[in-house]
Amino acid sequence: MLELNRDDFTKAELVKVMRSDDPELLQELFSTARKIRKEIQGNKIFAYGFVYFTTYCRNNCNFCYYRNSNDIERYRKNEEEVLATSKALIESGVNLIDLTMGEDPQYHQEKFETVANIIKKIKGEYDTPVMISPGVVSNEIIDNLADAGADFYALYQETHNRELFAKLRVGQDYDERMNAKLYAKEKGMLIEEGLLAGVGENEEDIVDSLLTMGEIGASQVRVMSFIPQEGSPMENCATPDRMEELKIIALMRLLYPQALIPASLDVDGIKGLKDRINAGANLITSIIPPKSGFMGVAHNTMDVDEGGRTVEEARGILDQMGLRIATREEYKEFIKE
Ligand code: SAM
Ligand code: MD0
Ligand code: SF4
Repeated sequence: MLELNRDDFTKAELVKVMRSDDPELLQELFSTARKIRKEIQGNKIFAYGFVYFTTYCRNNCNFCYYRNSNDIERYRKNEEEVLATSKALIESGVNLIDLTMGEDPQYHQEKFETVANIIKKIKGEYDTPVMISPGVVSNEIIDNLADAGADFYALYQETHNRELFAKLRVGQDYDERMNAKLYAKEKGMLIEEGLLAGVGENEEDIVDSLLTMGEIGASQVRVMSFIPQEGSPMENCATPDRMEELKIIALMRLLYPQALIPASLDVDGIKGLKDRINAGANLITSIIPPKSGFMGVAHNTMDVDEGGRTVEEARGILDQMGLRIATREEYKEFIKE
């Protein structure tokens, strides 16, 4: 059996874990990950509100429902609607608002002025941390978003294998995407890096991603299992076995004890929460108010209007696991450290 020594993992050991289906090893992996999370933050779990405010996008990522060529209904919410939904999420107990968008040409044209105003209001009036997930934007826009008070810049490479990247994010530049993230960090924002599981990667690719996440200094690191999207080129590709995602979550926890690691409700809805928390995740993302007209990404409507993706619902599940949702103040303390 493999010894899980979190201090000196070699690349070969990480690959072995990714390849293993030894139940004893996997049990040790998950229990070690939980132990580390407990050492760092006791029984607290963080929660993020998800506000996908424009689903227009100029890009054509092969895995994404919202890719430009997909003939779907789209929406662009105004400032008032975004603020009302953010307020409702904050009142329900989320610790941060994740303002997410497709690469909407209209916002690029107005240099993200509306987005900067929204950030200022959420920070100023609601006193709540903000993550911005705008895709690739210019350094000038990153400056404006940082000045407006955004705490986090989320931008997922999906893979750190350049050939695979080119197949997934068709027509996009690997370095441009990476550099935007590094620039945001230089400007004082925290950054989130992420990968997709089940898109043609092998175990070495995953380990390269895991190590790169540390090298670039990401404070939040994520993995999501690919969900096939109607009308997209990858519509008929299978969704991967969830054990891959769970192992990656656990390895991220072992490698980066302090990291924020999401259990995203976007992949399997609320029923997927427990396994991801048990794998070492310390944060619930993709909380969306019911009947607000806002969508998810990987599963755009799953559990949303039914009220499944709420703090209240998550609280019930955490309660049974001896865990609780952190307060906003506790979250602010955590990201200050
Ligand atoms: N448009 C911005 C961008 O691409 O960076 C921000 C939002 S984007 C919709 C957020 C992330 O959702 C993607 O980076 C990808 O990791 C994830 N995602 C998109 N489609 C997915 C799918 N079909 N299955 C799983 N995750 C997906
Ligand atoms: C999530 N649906 O957290 C969101 C989204 C973008 N920063 C995050 C992929 O799962
Ligand atoms: Fe656009 Fe983001 Fe979807 Fe790519 S992943 S098509 S950039 S919304």
